[in-house]
Amino acid sequence: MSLEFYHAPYSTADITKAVLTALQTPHKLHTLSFATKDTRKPEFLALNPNGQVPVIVHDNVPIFESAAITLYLGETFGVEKGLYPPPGPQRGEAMKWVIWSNVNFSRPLYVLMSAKGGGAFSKEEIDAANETLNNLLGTLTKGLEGKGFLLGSWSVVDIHVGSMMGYGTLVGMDTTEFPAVQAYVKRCEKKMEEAEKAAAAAK
Ligand SMILES: N[C@@H](CCC(=O)N[C@@H](CS)C(=O)NCC(=O)O)C(=O)O
Repeated sequence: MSLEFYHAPYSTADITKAVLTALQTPHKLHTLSFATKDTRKPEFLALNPNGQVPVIVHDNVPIFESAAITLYLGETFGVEKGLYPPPGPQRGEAMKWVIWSNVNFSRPLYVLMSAKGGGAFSKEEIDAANETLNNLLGTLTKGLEGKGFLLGSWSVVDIHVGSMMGYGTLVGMDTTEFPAVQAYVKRCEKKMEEAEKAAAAAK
């Protein structure tokens, strides 16, 4: 088995890094830099024509898109470890939350991130992004009702969604009206810290 991982610090690829850490899956790490335009180099574009990280290459097959990677790593390496559900309705739920988060949060968080960096978004566009985020955070709050984690117990789904919520907070997503989401992000961060310690101890 060969597994390679193309990562760049402070990017969407951090989600994949956290998933691989929790799964303790051995892999070869390639650290890319946006400053030196590594994602525009022909050898990288051959793996992902979109020119974006994360990418994994499993037994010579390149896989891009962070949601696809989380689900693939979960089903390939996570089931035996109890970090991803076997085929069945709970797996459907796992797919639902990971894909939902990528499809819906990416654009409004991009608007907030760009606006924070002085990007050219109007007040109307920023207000619309915040309104969308409020609706999404309401949906997540409902999904967490009566549960500590989205599938009941800690799984790679929480690594994916929790990391995205943590990133959202960094770029200015307002979660003050959503205490259940705030508490969830804290729980996910604690679990991820524990996973990092366990991975370091296993080396
Ligand atoms: N939809 C993609 C988005 C990935 C993405 O936006 N990656 C950014 C970093 S956060 C990137 O690699 N950008 C490359 C560049 O700007 O050169 C995913 O979820 O994997």
